[in-house]
This record gives sequence, structure tokens and C-alpha cells, in this order.
Amino acid sequence: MSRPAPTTTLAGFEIFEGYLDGPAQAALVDDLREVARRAPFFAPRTRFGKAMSVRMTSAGRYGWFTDARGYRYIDTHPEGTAWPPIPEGVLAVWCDLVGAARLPDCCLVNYYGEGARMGLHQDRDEADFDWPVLSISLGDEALFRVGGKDRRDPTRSIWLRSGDVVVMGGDARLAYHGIDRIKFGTSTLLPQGGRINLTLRVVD
Ligand code: MD3
Ligand code: FE
Repeated sequence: MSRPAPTTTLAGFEIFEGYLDGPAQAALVDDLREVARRAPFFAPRTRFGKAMSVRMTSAGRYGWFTDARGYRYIDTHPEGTAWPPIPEGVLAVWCDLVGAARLPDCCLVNYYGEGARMGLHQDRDEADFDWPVLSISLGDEALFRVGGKDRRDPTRSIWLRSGDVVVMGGDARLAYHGIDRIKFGTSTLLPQGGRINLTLRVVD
């Protein structure tokens, strides 16, 4: 399959608007129900003791975690069970847009309920920044903010919608980014409303 062209590009940051159609989005949500059954969502606490408003779980060899000891990848769910495998339909998106030479080690699953947000941060807990991070948005619209490699660099904001896929490689890989807010109730994909974001990462 030839790689589709991004609908927007910006310094290593590629957006594929509407990459997944409605049925493909619904199929991924079904796969994620099974992931969440085996690895329930939890509210991580930062090393400052504050619970994050985003709930999380993971699939793959590693899952992302934070507690009093700080941010890191761990090889089991905090309850001690293995992380479930990354669903095939999720891996297919990675293979189409990044390639099949190396598969991701982690699929972080973020759930945003009403009022949830994610502050501006860099993703730098991975060993090799030459691999991009791929993000899949499902459910309600979200205001995504992206800046530069320095926290003080100017930022720009984009609405991400259900079915949009973003690939962050090259200069964008270490860019500061975050989710300012979601527009709760703008999608009917998730029965309870809210937004799920999947990020696929090569960890080690
Ligand atoms: C730009 N998630 O899980 S996805 C995260 O929508 C995270 O849940 C947001 O930031 C979300 O760490 C944004 C888009 C994204 C993900 C990783 C990136 C953008 C990125 C890594 C580097 C640069
Ligand atoms: Fe991030």
C-alpha cells in the first residue's frame, strides 16, 4: 500500500485528517474494550502527588506509568498483570504510516472525560528519538497545542477530531505539546462521551 499524503505538515509533524472512517474507528473502540478489560484504566499520580485528570492504560511490551518515583515505562500493569497485546488494527495504522521495519513497544491509551486536560510536556522517556510517535484520536474533539523544543517557544493550536492520525518525527519528536481541553459531547463514538487518544511508541 502506498503511504497516503498528510493533509497538513509542519516541521516534522504530519496530520492525516480523517484517516480512519467511522467503521474503522468503531472497530478500534471494540478492540480497546478488550484491552481495558484486561488492563483497567487508572488515574496516574505525578511525582508531586497530584492525580492526572486523564485516565490511562497501555498495551504492548511496555506501559507508561507515573507515581512518586516519577515517569517511566513498566512491563506490567500496576496491578501486576501483563499488558495485553497491541490490537492488530492499531498496528496496521503504524505499518501504513511509519513502516513495518520496527513495531511499537507501547500503545498508551489516554481517556479524557469531561474537563480532562494534559499540560504542555515533552515525551522523552524513550531510548531512541529517531523513531516517531504516532497518535490516533477517537471520540470528542480536542484542542491540541504544539510548540518547539524549548518550553518558551511559541505554540500553535489545532483541533483534533475522531479518526485523525498524527505522526511526530524529525524536529517535532521533542516538541512541547499538550491538550488544552476537549469539547465534550461532540462525538457519539464512545457511549459515555469523552475522548480516547492512542500513542504508539518505540521504547527501547
Ligand atoms: C508531539 N498525548 O500521551 S497526542 C501523550 O492527545 C500525549 O493524549 C496527547 O501527549 C493526547 O504523551 C497528545 C499527540 C502527540 C503525542 C506524542 C508526541 C504529540 C507529540 C510526541 C512528541 C511530539
Ligand atoms: Fe506527549
